[in-house]
Amino acid sequence: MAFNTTNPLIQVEDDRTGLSVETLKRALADNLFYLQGKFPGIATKHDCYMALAYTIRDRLLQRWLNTSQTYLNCDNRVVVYLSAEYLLGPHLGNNLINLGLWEPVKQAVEESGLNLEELINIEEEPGLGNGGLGRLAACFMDSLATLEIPAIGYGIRYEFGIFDQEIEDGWQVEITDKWLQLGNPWEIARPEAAVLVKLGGHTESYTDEKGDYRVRWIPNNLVKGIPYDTPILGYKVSTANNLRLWKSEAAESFDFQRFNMGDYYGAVQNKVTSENLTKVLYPNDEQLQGKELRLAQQYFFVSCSLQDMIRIHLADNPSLENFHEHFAVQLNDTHPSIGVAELMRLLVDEHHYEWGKAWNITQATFSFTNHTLLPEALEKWSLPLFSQMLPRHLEIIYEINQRFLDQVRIKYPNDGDRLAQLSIIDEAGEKWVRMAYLATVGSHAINGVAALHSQLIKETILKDFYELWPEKFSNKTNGVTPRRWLVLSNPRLSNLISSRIGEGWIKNLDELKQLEPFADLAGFRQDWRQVKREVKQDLAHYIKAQSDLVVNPDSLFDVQVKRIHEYKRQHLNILHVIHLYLQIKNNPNLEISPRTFIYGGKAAPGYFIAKLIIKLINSVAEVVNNDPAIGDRLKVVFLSNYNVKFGQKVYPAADLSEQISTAGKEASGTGNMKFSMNGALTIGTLDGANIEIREEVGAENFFLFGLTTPEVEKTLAAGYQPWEYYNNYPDLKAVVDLINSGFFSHGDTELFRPLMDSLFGHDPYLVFADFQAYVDCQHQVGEAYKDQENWSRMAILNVARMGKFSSDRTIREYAEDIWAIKPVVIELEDLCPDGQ
Ligand code: F58
Repeated sequence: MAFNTTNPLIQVEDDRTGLSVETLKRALADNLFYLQGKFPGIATKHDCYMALAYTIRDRLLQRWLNTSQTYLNCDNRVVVYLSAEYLLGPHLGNNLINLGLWEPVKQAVEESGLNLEELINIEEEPGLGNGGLGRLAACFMDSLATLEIPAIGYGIRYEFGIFDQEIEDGWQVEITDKWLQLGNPWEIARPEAAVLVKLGGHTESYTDEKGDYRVRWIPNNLVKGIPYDTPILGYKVSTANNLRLWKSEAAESFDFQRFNMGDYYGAVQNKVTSENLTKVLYPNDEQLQGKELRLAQQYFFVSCSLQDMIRIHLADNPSLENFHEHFAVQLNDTHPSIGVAELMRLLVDEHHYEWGKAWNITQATFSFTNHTLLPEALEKWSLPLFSQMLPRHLEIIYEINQRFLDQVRIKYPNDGDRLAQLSIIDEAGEKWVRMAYLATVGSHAINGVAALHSQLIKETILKDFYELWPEKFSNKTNGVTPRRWLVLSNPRLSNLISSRIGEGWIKNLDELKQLEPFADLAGFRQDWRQVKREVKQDLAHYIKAQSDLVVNPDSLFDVQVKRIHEYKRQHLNILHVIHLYLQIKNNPNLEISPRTFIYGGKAAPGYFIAKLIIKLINSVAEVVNNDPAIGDRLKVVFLSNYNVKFGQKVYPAADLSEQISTAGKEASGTGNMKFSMNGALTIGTLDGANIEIREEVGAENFFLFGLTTPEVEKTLAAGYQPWEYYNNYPDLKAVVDLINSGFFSHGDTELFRPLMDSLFGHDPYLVFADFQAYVDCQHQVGEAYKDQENWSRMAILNVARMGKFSSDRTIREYAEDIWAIKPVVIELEDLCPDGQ
């Protein structure tokens, strides 16, 4: 790629906000020279990307500064989203869309001899999250800004985000993610706003000058939190909210203290420990209980954030009495729930509020979202670990618990069991702090993320709390941002839609409804298929480049992309592939809709069975793809390193979306929405948001199969017998026998034994129980695909009925029901003319 400047003289760009193509070109050249220190001739593509990113950053700075200035100057309520994860995806393309600058920038880039798509592709994505939960936080930040709601996102600036996945010999290999290696043009460090966080040590009581009893915390370590700010733009509005991520550093003064006492190694050790705090994101699904560093990470970012909020609040308010009127803090799962105890500590110990008053402020401030019912994912910390790291917080939690249980005792006298069930401290055996309980007691609102999930919360994990406070519980079905997941990732489809119904849908997704009548127009369906064909062709090129496999864009693209987990049942999917393979082998002339099975997803590094599922998929792929008897009819591909960037390529190209979790296990799912929004049809169980998607698109436009949640519970309670299914369903038996024979493992009959043992021995996810229903339903899918006219009709109706699943709708519901917050319009012109 050459940089096309005929005039090598670099001109001074004094207007860094200009939007004309000429100005943009000049800015690009200037940034390349002044910021990257390169001439066009020696610049790498990455240099050009950086120059472009800075050019765009310059053009959003005014929005960013004006937004924070406006929030400071008027007394609006501000939403604070506390999340240990933000899976943002690359910024450049998204910022161009939201600024409405795609076209002029594309032209400027091209006239400079560069290619915009190529530059956008170079960006390393900030993988600061594991999956759905982190991505939801990113969609919410987009919607908050688009809806012009004052908001701050607080989180952790992990130096190493989610690992990169490579596939070697069919197995997953983890590679360290080094997203910061070449610099991050989107963040600005604010060392002047650093805060100190205490860790460890002990507490002491004392009497203050007024004679009041007080507690002070004497830590044995002090860590400095440095904020790094990233602007989050709204779509075609002037709002740019702030995402503030904390990086840990050693607090120098503390080192010196030790150093002066002669404990040089102790001081260095402290420095290492402090800097390690924000080094790495923990991959999910691991046993996190014992991970001391993870608790330290959680406390660190929460304490930094609350201290920051208090500083912001006190800049304009005489006291913290109205703190909760200023900030509505949403806890994204239990990871930040130590915030309840921390805010109490700050109010009681540091700002000397009386307990009752502090508690009212705390409860009015926090609200809590639960994202899982899986028992292994419910956070709890062992008491010894907790008291060692956060001795004062444990005392505070004891006090919160005691006062809470006193209330319970009054309401339910003589009900010891209930007290034990509700206690924040689990004392049944080894003692634990139950973080979901702390979050529930400390919040005024608790929600699940889809209707079924919110209902199950009330019936299971928080049942006793629901009986106490039914009014605190509600549902907020998840959503996804149509800006990233349709406009940016699928410009062809977006343009087709806009050509018929205008662009209003981008901000008001309900307007997609206007597409419904077009489903009956043959010409539109034709255009629709044309778009899909082109997008599938793009993905086919990508597959060829990544895995050297040629796939047919006219085949049915059957896609499952998500974290690999037994409850998500990627193994059920591959069993179906083997079934189809056997069908063709047994009947070589079988006419089926040709299919390309596409998989993507990471397994937690310590999750052996999940890794074995990846190996099985790749092993099946190797056999099926190379069997001449199969030809073009089946192809199987596992694409490595599934992330936001890859998601943007794959959702638009899918014909069929696999949402096949065991009913009751997937809290909501959000990939299901992204697929459907891009015109894929869903094959799915009655789980999470699938249920609501089906309700919206119509049962006739959705492929439903499988046990329902009550049936799952019944089957398990009755003592599930996988062998019975194996013996009674010949298709299942044939598939399982083929795996066990070593057919996919070069004769090795042991390789997949652990997976088979778990399916036969202990499988709470009921794979065999749902197998036949799944295969039958897949047969219907294959038949339906043969009628392309009707398939397009169903696909169009899916898209037309996706309005509900915009994260704008979700955020509006949070804003009205939980946060009581109103939008604030940001003016671009008349801000701070005198530099105030
Ligand atoms: C996901 N949770 C749910 N957790 O599984 C999914 O159904 C839902 O749509 C999504 O949240 C958004 O509500 C999830 O992604 C994690 O990744 C945790 C990260 C920290 C460790 C434990 C898992």
